[in-house]
Amino acid sequence: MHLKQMHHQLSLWDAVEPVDRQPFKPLSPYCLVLPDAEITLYPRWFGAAEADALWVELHQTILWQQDTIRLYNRLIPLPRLTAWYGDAAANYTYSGITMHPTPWTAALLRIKAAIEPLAEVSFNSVLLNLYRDGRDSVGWHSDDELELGEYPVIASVSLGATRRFGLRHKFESSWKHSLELEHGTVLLMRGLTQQCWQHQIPKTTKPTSPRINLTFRVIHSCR
Ligand SMILES: O=C(O)CCC(=O)C(=O)O
Ligand SMILES: [Mn+2]
Repeated sequence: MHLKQMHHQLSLWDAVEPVDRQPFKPLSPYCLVLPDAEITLYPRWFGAAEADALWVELHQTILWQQDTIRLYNRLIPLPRLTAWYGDAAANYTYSGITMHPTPWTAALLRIKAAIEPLAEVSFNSVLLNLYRDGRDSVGWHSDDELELGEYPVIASVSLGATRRFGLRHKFESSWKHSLELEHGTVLLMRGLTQQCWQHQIPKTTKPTSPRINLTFRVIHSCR
């Protein structure tokens, strides 16, 4: 991201008030300096009290389900629970599964309103993941489905246990990066990121409590 855009982001900081920033202060937002990517991190964008409340509400009220993918004619359960919410028209195909969104809840709309000023887009859907412990994961992939357009804008919110987020370039195998996504953090990916990079949440053998992740998306092919 260019310096000019970064200034723009930082000036937004004053305009956008997360619901609660106490007792732990957010850390400064920063851009990752990676080629062919536009990734901005807003550590602890949601304050602890707000993030705790969202965690409890989402854990209890989201219609979590365990999806399966078909691999060589066998149905394999995904190593995490998922859910799909959004505008009625925002159908989405993910790992061969077409998902019809459940209508927005008040908590999801609250989160959406808090992050849209960062992304400067209006999201029409969100994919939620519940990683029950360190055995749950998501493998290397890009969020590059056709419905997301050429330059997908993805805002990813993390609640609960800190998990490592891995990044690797698709064409330059030595270009890798990883970061820790902690409670309340927002990660914004846009520009060429999905065309040129893959990401993952690897499994860990460390004792790990549950984590919820929300990836807000704009589905373009709404009918
Ligand atoms: O859990 C995360 O931080 C990433 C989830 C993800 O990449 C996805 O749902 O596409
Ligand atoms: Mn993804």
